[in-house]
Amino acid sequence: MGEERRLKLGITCYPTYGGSGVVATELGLELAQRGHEVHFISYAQPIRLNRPAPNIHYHEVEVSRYPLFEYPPYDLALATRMAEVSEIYDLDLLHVHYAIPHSVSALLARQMLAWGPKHRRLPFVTTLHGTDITLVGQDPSYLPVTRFSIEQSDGVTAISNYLRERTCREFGIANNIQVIYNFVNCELYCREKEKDLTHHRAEYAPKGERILVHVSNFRPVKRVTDVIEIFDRVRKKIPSKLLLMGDGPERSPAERLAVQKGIHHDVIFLGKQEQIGEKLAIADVLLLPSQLESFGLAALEAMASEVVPVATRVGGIPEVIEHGSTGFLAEVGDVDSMAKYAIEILGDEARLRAMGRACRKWAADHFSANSIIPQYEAFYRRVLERSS
Ligand code: GMT
Repeated sequence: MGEERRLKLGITCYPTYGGSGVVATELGLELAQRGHEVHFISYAQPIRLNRPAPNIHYHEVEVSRYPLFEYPPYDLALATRMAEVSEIYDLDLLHVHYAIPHSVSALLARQMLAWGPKHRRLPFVTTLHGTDITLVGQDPSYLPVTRFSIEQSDGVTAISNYLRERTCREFGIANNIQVIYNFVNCELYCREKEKDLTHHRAEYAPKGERILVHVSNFRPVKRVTDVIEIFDRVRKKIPSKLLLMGDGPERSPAERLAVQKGIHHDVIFLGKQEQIGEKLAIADVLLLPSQLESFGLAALEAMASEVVPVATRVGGIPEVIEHGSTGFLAEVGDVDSMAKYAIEILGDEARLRAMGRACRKWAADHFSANSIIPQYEAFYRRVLERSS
């Protein structure tokens, strides 16, 4: 870490299956590996906080239940724990992922500490991820408080230019927003070594079929039934299997559609997976037909693994995938075009492998942890300098 002082950072995120929690956890792990002290503060241990790591601490937020509370106030319990942990461990800064309600809790924690006996200043950084702005944040019952907590943040980052522009436009934000893209650890996400590849692929594709994958939290925005529609068209032309990782409300409609089409033997629902990288390592194509995606972390992790993404031309996806050279893009709901692209690339082994390698190079050149994490470190230092 050179001459720079080691930072003590608090990170709050949703600990469940979802991109913002994944980014926050991977960020914490990367920062800890670089020597910083990282304290996760949340109601449960984040799912990817599963590899042993020095410099990592986890503080659970207990939410007391009381018969009067129809809705136990998690945001208040979180604010209290944030202030407490920051004081005990002398944190330099809090970094919250997903504005609602984390940013509001951080704002309260900052005020509590400033008012306390030490009049301590605790800056906080908010990272906007997607539906906190594009969906949930638009709800009139959340919009004013979300806007307020973004404006009050000591630093704000967004994960794509698309999200930054949309936040400024729709929330009328005056606070400067810096774009820091999602990142991938290219050592963890890579294609399986040739000697093990055939053997591992045979577990899902025993007759040498092609392997398509989908990774998401199966929310309506992911359009999982489009994944089935696309696969149905591909399978008619090319022997293939579909692996779906994740779970959520759209899983059963997708399962029913696969049965209705009579393709369920080739559609494998793996549920929530801890080791997504292992499955991406043996796949050929990723299907991401989302209604909206501020970045598309799943596409990036696939690209690092030499898996070609076929996705929708929405939100921040065009900042991640270059149509025709590092994947394919089509309009939302255009399952025919997405199937056509998948068939085209899966039918040409040499082109598939060449595009897979181009995807990995693109991911490594633009979005590797080694280039993005220093951007966060520099951002924290600027915020600290401004707040001192
Ligand atoms: O859906 C969300 O907005 C929440 C978030 C999540 O926790 O799943 O996903 C978003 O954050 C990811 C990580 O920054 C992005 O890669 C996803 O594109 C983004 N999802 C959407 O915009 C739908």
